[in-house]
Amino acid sequence: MTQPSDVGDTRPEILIATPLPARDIAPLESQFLIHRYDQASDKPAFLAGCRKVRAMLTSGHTGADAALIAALPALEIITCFGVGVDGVDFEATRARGIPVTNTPDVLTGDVADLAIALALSVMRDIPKADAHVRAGKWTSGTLPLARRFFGSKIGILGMGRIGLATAERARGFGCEIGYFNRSAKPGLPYEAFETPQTLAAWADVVIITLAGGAGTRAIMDAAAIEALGPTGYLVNVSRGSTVDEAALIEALQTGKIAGAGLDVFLNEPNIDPRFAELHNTVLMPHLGSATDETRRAMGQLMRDNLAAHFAGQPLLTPVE
Ligand code: 8YV
Repeated sequence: MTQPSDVGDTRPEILIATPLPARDIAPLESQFLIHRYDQASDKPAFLAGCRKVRAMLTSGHTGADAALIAALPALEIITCFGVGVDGVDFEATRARGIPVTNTPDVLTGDVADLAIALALSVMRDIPKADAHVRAGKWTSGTLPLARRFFGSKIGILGMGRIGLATAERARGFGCEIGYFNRSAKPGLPYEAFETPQTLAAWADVVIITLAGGAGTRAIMDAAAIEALGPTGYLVNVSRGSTVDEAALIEALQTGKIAGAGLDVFLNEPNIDPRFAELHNTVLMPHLGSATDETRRAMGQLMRDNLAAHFAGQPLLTPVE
């Protein structure tokens, strides 16, 4: 890979801010001079060699903060590998007219699949049953009865693309669908609720599919979590920031709710160690979009946005 110090190289310079799959970086090497900021040990010193960087590749979660954007005076575009862009400082990008792209649609199905899988896993106790069989305990006892998923009331918190796809899947299980969305969604054949708390009071399972960021921080607050009640479940495939995590842990510890299936947490990957002590949870390390097919499509879309920018063509999936 070309080093930032190479002289006489006319390829446009790009910066990789977060680890990305090697198969997505390799096709860029012939066209761009790549700065591996993600691999730099002394990041402030590394940035001194990035003053000609015109594009940043990052994930929506890692994003790009104001300081990093300010350190790149030639920056023209930020392309995110992922649909969420909560890690991007939009005040900083807007001030300089820097467009931001993401990878919507291509990951919707996988994230929705995982939402249903987590609900099924936690309600049917699949990880515990698997451990039971592996430990050779089948002959020595039975497991407690689980909870039925099909036909249950599913409350979707955030009726965007992923919320809609999750609702469609849940309908296939004969579930009743309700939702809360911050803006009106006229024409949907599902019951709309005024607040996350009223949705949770109605639902057997609340599935969080809304975008992360300041506008949704702890939107699933203590009152909404408790409204689920001792037979209610929470599934989160969006961002850990959308839930009051301290209240969630307390509710799980004390049986105020029945269980949770979580793909996302605060402070990933250094999550609150109390999660590991809970027996009524199914935990995943943020793998919502992590299938070979989807990650391949995300990488392609990210590169297509980059190519469109450098060809002076309209961006495929601009966030703004
Ligand atoms: C990311 C995600 O793709 O799309 C998002 O917003 O959270 C994930 O699916 C994953 O974290 C890779 O960056």
